[in-house]
Amino acid sequence: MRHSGTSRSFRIVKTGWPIACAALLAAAVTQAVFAIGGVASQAPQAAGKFLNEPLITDIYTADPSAHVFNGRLFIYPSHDIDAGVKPDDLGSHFAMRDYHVLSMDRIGGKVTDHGIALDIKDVPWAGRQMWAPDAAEKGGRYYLYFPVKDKEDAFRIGVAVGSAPQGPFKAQPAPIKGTFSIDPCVFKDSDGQHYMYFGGIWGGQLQRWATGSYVATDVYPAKDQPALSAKVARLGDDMLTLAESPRDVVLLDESGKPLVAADNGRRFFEGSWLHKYNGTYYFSYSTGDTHFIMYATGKSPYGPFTVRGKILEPVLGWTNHHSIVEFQGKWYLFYHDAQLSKGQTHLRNIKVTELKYRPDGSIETVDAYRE
Ligand code: FUB
Repeated sequence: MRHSGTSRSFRIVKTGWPIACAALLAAAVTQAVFAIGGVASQAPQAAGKFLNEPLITDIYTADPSAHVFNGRLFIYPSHDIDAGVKPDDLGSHFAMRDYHVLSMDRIGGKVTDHGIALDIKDVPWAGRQMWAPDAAEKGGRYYLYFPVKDKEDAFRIGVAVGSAPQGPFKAQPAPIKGTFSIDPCVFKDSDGQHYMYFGGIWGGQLQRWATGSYVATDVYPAKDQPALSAKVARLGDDMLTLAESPRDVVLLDESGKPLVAADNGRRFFEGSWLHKYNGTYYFSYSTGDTHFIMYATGKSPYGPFTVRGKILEPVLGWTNHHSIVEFQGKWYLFYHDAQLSKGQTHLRNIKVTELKYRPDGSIETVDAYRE
């Protein structure tokens, strides 16, 4: 999660072609220039033509975690609001206060907003900022996993329980012991075991857990050292506890070496997602300050995972966050951008597009803009 500025400042420029090439400009590639901490970062984009439209437009939504329960597709997004909080480097302006669950019976069909599923006022230990949630089902009970800052301003992961996929959910009285940071993703393996992946750097505070306890000081590895990792732990049978201490989700490069901290085009930043395709485990995630969704594959839910490529190019808005789900015989990528708010990073809208695999299991990269 990035922090200062309400959005990447967004302007469209030509690629600097000479005036003599003016006839070609209609077809020319344009570039969006994003000011990131004073450093310009460029991502090629076509001006203004979005690949997909927002799934709902009457509320702002982000971080869509999609699951199929009882043959229906449910989405567990963040509910973005303009809380009037001044932007800062900790992402304080992402000041969300509740969750809505959305659902649909087919892609392209009507999207139902089931209303408030969990409100921050009903989470006894919560302080502020309900960020990206996820959900799981076991034995006809539904579990909403959510990150929120506690009253000491440390992100923790909570769980709330309901009897229907759309909620309402009742929060447990305390965060899940042993969890910290943000962006829980809960994956159900073919053998019925559930695993939780979590973590996010910068505003997500993963770098504050180097000692195993929360220390409000940022400690990052040196540039040539292994990057900070997402965490994974098997969930207990009760779905309310971790069955083990969290382990690192190790990401390897093509030569089998852990990705280093300086490799910010590929290293983990936030937004873990795990899915399984043809027996292979796919761990995907956001690279944060380089704005990609990347993926890596492995033979176990614990990894290690070898980086394979890019799933999604940068979108409008600073954050990039996704989920992947199979529904009615096709695979889909859920993601968000800031189309509705014209680029205000903390006011996002969720979208969906089909995801395609090549015969070797690699994934075709999605460009969120049309040619
Ligand atoms: O929505 C708040 C935060 O923004 C999420 O937790 C991050 O993944 C980023 O999308």
